[in-house]
Amino acid sequence: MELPALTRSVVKRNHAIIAPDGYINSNVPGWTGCTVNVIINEQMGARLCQTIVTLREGGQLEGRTEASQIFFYVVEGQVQVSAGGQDRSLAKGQFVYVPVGQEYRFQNPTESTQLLTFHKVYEPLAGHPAPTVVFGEKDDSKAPIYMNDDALRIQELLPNELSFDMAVNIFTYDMGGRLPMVETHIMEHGLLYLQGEAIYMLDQQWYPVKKGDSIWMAPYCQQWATTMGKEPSVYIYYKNVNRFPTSV
Ligand code: UGY
Ligand code: MN
Repeated sequence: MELPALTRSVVKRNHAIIAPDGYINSNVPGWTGCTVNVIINEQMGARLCQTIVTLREGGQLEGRTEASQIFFYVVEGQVQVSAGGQDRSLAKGQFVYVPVGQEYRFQNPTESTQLLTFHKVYEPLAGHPAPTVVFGEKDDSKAPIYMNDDALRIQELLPNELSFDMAVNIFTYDMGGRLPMVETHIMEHGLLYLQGEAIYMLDQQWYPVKKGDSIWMAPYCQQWATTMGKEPSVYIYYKNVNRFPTSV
C-alpha cells in the first residue's frame, strides 16, 4: 500500500520536481470548466510560469496576453482555438504560441483535454518586431540528432529568431540516451515528461522521474539525465534565450 505521506515531489532553492500526486487546483479568471495546476511560478523563485490545465466538456479558456506571452501545447485530447484572427482545431502534439497583446480563446474541448502552458514576460529587442502567433506540432522528422549522439534528438518548436526570447523544445532520449555532459548554464528550464521514465540529476541530487512529472531548473542548476525503462523518454521544455545576459 502506498503511504499518502510519501511523494517523489521536491521543492528546493534551485530546482523542483512536481509529480501529479500533489496537485491542488487553482482558479484562473476567464479559464472555466477546467482544473488548473500551477506547477512553476515566481513564488518558487522562477522567472517563468508553467501550468497544466485539464478541460471538461464545455470548458473554455478566454483571455488576452498582456506583459507575458503564452505557449499552449496539447498533451491529450482536442480543442478549438482562436488566436491572432486564426481559427484551428488542435489535437494531441499540436501547439499555439500567443505573443503579447493578443486575444485567445479555447473552446469545445473533448473530455479531459490536457494543455501545458509556459508563460514568460516578453523582453522586446530594438530593431526586431515582436513575434506573431505561431501554430505547429511535434514532428520527429524535424528533430535532428543532438551533440552527435544518435540516441538523442531535439525538435525546436519555435522559430530560431532574435525576436523570440523563449524557446520550447521536445527532447527525445532513445534507449541508452544520456546527456553527454553535466550542463551548467544561465538559462532556466521548465519541463514536462510526455513519455517514459528517466533518472534526472539536479544540483548533484538524483531523482527517478516519469511521464506526467514536471521539473523546474533555476539558472545554474546543474543538470544531467538518462532514460530508463523500456521505451524512449520524451520531455517538452522551456528555455529563455536571445537576450543580453546581464544588467551589470
Ligand atoms: O537546451 C538545453 O539546455 C537542454 N539540453 N537541457 C536539458 O535538457 N536539461
Ligand atoms: Mn539545459
